[in-house]
Amino acid sequence: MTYDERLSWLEQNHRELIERKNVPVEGNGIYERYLNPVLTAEHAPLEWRYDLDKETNPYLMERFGIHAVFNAGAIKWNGKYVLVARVEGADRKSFFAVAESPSGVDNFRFWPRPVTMPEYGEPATNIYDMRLTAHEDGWIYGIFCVERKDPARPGDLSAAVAAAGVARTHDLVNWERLPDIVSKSQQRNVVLHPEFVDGKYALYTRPQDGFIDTGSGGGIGWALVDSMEHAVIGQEKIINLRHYHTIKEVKNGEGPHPIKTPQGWLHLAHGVRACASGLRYVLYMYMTALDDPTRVIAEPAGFFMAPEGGEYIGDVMNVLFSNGWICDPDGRVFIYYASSDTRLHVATSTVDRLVDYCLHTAPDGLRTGLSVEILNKLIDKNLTI
Ligand code: M1P
Repeated sequence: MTYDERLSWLEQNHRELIERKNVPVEGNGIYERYLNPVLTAEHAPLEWRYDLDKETNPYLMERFGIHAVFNAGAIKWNGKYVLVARVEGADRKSFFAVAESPSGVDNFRFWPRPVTMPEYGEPATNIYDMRLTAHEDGWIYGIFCVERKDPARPGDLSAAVAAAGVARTHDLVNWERLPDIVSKSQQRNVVLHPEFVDGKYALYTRPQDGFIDTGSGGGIGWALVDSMEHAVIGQEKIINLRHYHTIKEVKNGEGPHPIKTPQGWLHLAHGVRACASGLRYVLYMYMTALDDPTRVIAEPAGFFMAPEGGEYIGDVMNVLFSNGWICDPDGRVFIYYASSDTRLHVATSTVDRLVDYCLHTAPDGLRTGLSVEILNKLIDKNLTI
């Protein structure tokens, strides 16, 4: 192919990918997955990946490899479905980039430039997994993981330290970086609750003993802080516990901030268990009380979503992860979830259906005998119909 032929081939493929219509696939009644991923590495604009100057790039080869697009924060913004995605280069560094769609299920296009996130303190080696919260104080906050090499272990080239970075914006283009959240333990998966609680900012936390290992961290925590400009986590209360032989026995983490419903706060989270093939990440849901967001009022047993088909395969196999969903005023919910740290998908449901799922699916009895009891009750009921 000549340079010009190759360029038009690239442009046509990119256009077709972005304009491809997405369709729902009938499922379990709780949600519908969509057929195609909504964002992939191939969605990255050609201007990011290629030097388009014939003189300096006569072979029209990639000059900046984009490896994966996944774990996106989500928000409805100026009538558009907007994602702040984790984009990972071939160099393994992640950065944030905004993509928008008119429908929420297809036609996602990246804005022309990635987010230039100001640094705070020691420049980060890597940043990822932004949770977006349009807070009642009027700002849109992004809280994300900031990863730096562990200075205490200079000889160990895989030793890292995770902290929660904070930035706020009014337009998703200009970000004001605030100090990283101060915490006695490492923190990843920190999420800002959208409302003040007792006049304070409320954070979902995930205390962890090490960079990967949550150890005695116990589960998803909750902390109140006076200010987001100097957030200091003091008292941390574990509100969603881990349990032996469940989908979250190794660790768990809050997904996006919860959705307020008349029946309570609706939460989406990820749970991790260990198996012979490594760690398995699935999504689960729980609800907390409106008058006390730390009190769990419902939690269906097991996973809400687990990898299926091609979702099992990717850079980090057997992983579903979500840090973004959008609830429309009509109650439709768009759940953006990534598979195997490689690509981003959407599933849709409604607030009514998700609340029904949470309130009418039996909780985990934590042992086989109780699971069989629950199953027999359902069969007995069906036999009377
Ligand atoms: O590789 C799976 C996920 O691992 C981490 O999540 P957690 O802190 O809960 O273990 C994050 O690196 C996340 O981005 C990644 O998807």
